[in-house]
Amino acid sequence: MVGGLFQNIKYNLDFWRKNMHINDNVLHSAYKSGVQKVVSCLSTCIFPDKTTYPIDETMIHNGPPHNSNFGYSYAKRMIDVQNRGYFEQHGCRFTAVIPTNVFGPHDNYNIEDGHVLPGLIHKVYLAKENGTALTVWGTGKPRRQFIYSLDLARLFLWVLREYDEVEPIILSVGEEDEVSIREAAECVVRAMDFKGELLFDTTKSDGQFKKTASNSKLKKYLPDFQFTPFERAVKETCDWFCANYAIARK
Ligand code: GFB
Repeated sequence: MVGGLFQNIKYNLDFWRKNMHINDNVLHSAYKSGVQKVVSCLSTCIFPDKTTYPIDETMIHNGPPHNSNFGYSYAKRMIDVQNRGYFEQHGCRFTAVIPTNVFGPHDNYNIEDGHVLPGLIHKVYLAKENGTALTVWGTGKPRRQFIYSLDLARLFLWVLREYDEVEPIILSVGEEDEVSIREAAECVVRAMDFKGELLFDTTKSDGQFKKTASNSKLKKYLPDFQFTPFERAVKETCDWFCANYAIARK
């Protein structure tokens, strides 16, 4: 069960319970049926809120997560604990990846409970249709690394086939590719050729200011991996959404 900042703030208990049930049911069923390998998905938002940067894979349990999504964060951290248990007790090679904020086609474009990029893309689509302004929530100052879902899928296949550690691995663009929410919104505006006004609703929460993650472990394994440039990935995603508005999850 995943969601944007605002859905997490509202339903921390559900995020905790549902993900804990998913963790145990999937991992124990995999173990019981002799599955050779499981790759679970954590997120860079589960790291400690008070931390040094850049965050790396060794820091997952070094302190409480940001209060906005403590339910999701603790449940996801337990996958790492359970993976270690299945390895030590049964020799299972169950591992986990830690993607940064994912976006792309087929995302959840629901404005209330989705993530920021699909939310902004849907909002710009409606602003163009209705001739209204685009309202970005928060100050626009928080910073995020975004990974294009097609790049993440390529990396998932590599993890499934080649990555043999039980220890998790961060799958993210580099620290240098981190952008502010304002810059991300401006990128969506360009991609959608939106000419209207950009407003910032600072009565809405900013959530975590930043969660800058290091991808040096990934780079050691795949020094030549090329991420799709953010501007192009956002453009492809916007084009997909506009062409598939009728069927998009919103
Ligand atoms: O993707 P998002 O909802 O989640 O991004 P997080 C929230 C940031 O974008 C906040 C700003 O700074 C918001 O104020 N924002 C601006 C918007 N406009 C919008 C909008 O239209 N929609 C949304 N949703 N935000 C999540 C975690 O944190 O990261 C989840 O809570 C998950 O558990 C996810 O792990 C990857 O990046 O803040």
